[in-house]
Amino acid sequence: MRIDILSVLPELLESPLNHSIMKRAKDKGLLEVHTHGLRTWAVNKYGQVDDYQFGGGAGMVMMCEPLVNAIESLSAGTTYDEVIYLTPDGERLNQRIVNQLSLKQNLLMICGHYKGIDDRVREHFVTREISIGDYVLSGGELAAAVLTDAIGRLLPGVLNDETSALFDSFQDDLLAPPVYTRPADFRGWKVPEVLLSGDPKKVDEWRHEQSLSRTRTRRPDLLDEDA
Ligand code: 6GU
Repeated sequence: MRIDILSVLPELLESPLNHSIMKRAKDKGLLEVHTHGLRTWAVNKYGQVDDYQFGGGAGMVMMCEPLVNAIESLSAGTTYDEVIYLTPDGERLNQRIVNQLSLKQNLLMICGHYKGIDDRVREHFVTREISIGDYVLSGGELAAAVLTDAIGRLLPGVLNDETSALFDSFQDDLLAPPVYTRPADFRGWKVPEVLLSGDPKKVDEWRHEQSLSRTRTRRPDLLDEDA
């Protein structure tokens, strides 16, 4: 998969996408992430990419011209399956959307800043708008990093044990069960007996019950709606 990310602050994307599992995905050639500084397409030599909003009011708006030139120039080399605008008023991200996007070949992500981008870009170029939750970040970069990480780890071959993503919280609309490692007794706090039983069927049953009860108490909303 190839992901292009358009941003006024591409530096913000460096660290989160270059360690651990994302690094492994790139090293294995399973994921290519290209970040692009929007000022490359600035309207003047001062690097301008934003301007005051029509109608008045505080806050700048990202201009059409740099964004459209960037999108068109990147689209000349790559056919994007989706042009995603990261924005707090987008569709709220969940595992179902991540799964869907992980099946695509090429994604372009646009990170907003200030008051957001000129709405004409959304109307004419953006195919999908995504928010990572009901709170406001100072820009779309961290959201793009979150989305890229969530997608990247699902690509076949990225995780060591390929089945492990299947048991993530949310993959079946249930939270993950508790996990333990050695020692079996730490300060008298004991690991549940069943996990030491060596009976895989009992272990599976116990994990499923734990998943259900955790979901019921922590996230009952997951059980009664198809979010
Ligand atoms: Cl995608 N962008 C910004 N700026 N804030 C957010 C967000 C995105 N998702 C949640 N909050």
